[in-house]
Amino acid sequence: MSFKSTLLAAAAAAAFALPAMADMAKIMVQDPYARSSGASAKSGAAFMTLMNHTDQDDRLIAASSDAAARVELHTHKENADGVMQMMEVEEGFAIPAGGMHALARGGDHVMLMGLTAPLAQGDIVTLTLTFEKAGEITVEVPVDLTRKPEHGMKHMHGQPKTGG
Ligand SMILES: [Cu+2]
Repeated sequence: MSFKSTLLAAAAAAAFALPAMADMAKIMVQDPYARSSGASAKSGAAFMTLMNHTDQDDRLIAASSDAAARVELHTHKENADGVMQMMEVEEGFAIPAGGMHALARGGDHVMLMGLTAPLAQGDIVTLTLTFEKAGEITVEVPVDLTRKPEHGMKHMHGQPKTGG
């Protein structure tokens, strides 16, 4: 019977080893943070870099969180007056195979609408991201209200081309 139990042990070991290997080869979320515009803000946003370590194109298609009544995938677009406006991106954000997609201030972001509590510095927001192929990934997103925009987008965009 010892041969059979060795086989069973090997099968059990393989079953336990698989999830860990699959995790390593999926989507990685780097440097997530969340912020809102103040203690009375009813909404906030989360930013992060999504890295695709698989050989298949993937796509972030939805997000959810206990911290907000509704979570949407948003981007900023410049309107005809040169003002940046937010809009929902129904098709989500593509992450190419072996590539990455950055969610950053002034661009794509995860919108937290109807905050259940104000976002306070150092809080952790638990965010569940749903990917087309990788499925659901839950990330702990620290609230960082002091972080400055990465690329100074505000200086290049968002100035109405009127007056002066
Ligand atoms: Cu938004």
